Amino acid sequence: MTGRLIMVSNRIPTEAEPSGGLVVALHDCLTAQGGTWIGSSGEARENPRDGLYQIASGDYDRYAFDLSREEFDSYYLGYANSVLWPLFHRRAELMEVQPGHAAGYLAVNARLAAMLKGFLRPDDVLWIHDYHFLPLAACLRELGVQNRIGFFLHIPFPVASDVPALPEADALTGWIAAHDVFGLQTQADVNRCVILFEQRLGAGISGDGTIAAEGRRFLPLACPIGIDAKGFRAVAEASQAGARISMAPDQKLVLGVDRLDYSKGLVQRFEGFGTYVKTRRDSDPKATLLQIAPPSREDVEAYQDMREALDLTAGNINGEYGEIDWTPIRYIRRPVPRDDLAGLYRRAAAGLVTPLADGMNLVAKEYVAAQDPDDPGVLILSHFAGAAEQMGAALIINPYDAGEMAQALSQALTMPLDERKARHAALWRSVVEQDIGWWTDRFLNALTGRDMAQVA
Ligand code: GDG
Repeated sequence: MTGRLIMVSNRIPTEAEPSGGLVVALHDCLTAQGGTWIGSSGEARENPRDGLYQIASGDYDRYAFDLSREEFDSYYLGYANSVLWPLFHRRAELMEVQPGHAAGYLAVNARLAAMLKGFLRPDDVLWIHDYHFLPLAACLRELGVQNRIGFFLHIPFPVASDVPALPEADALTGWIAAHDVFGLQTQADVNRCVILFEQRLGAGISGDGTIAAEGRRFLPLACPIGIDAKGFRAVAEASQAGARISMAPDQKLVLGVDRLDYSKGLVQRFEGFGTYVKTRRDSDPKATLLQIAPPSREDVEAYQDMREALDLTAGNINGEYGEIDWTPIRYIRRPVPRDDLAGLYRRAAAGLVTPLADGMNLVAKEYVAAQDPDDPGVLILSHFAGAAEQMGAALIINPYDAGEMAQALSQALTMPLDERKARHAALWRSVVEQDIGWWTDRFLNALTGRDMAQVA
């Protein structure tokens, strides 16, 4: 790659050594090859500064831009998180379409495009992340920018029949086709993208995997994101957190870890676990579900509603089945430090990952990486997590079926050691081979290694 790599994501990390899956991945990628990271300063500012400003530099440069209160409300809380997020997670009924929010979203993207145009050199390569910036490339093309532009969608691609619920549905194909590479988590996402172009524009996929549409040609690419598997395994081995859990020796720990989000299927998970507790046979061990769920997006109404539903469900199950020396569900609604989390994963006999829709789900991969290969726990994984495409050796379940979840818990908690080891070995292979370095290489090779920007 001759030019600079310019990364754009919603929020720019301000720490010298940021933590958290994706942020670490992008940090490592930029540290290795240099470049620039651009993102918003995160919160609404009373006196937003004009333009991009440099916030730190080391192995690579970081530039931030501020959002006004109105921009934060319309672009971030409004359109991105109350329209695109629910729609793309197949929850159109949770959309809040409000006047001015789409315009605010488009205006932030247009403003960022104008700032980037002044910043870009002709051979720079731009890599844009996620649903906050779907129209950014189209705005840049309108300004005459011809650089190579890639995009990675971290969340699921919507089902074509849901797309008309988006008031801006007619613009979506133009936003997507403005990129050279449009990265998606799974082959199923790519298939949904292809169907959208076929249905709306009659545009088919060519032999080389590209789609010609809207006067351009772009590559929809399945590029499943991974984790730093070896690094996470080492953190889990060193963590003391598992030893801090007090439980009777004959009881098993089941772990859930999720941002508090309606897409993660937490109410259904509690109900499935409740069914296990209720229908457990004598041969099934007694178990406790430890659910860690740090709050997110608390300003959005749908999140407040699901938090209440979850409190109610956990309270009901604990009240109904709890005993004086045993609580079925332990629920921590605060973030837990990352090395503690790794130790808890390792201590848990089963990892319960049951989203109703999820782009990938890194928790599934972290759970596998954290296990002791000589005595591993069992991953129970929703069919609707993108991770299920690579992780078929997990117990794959339907998260809407509490009986099936209870059955999988019984199978996991009584599984013979040989079967646990065989399943874990297969899962570990996929997690360590398709790790975070593999992901960045795969995406950047596609973006820089092919000549696809020519007009169709
Ligand atoms: C989006 C997509 C896609 C959670 N609680 C704590 C904590 N976490 C960490 C986990 C994991 C991360 O947060 C969550 O990652 P996920 O992938 O599960 O989910 P999203 O946040 O929804 O991410 C998703 C991802 O982007 C990447 O492309 O996989 O589908 O929705 O790393 O460990 N970390 C700490 N304390 C907690 O309490 N330290």
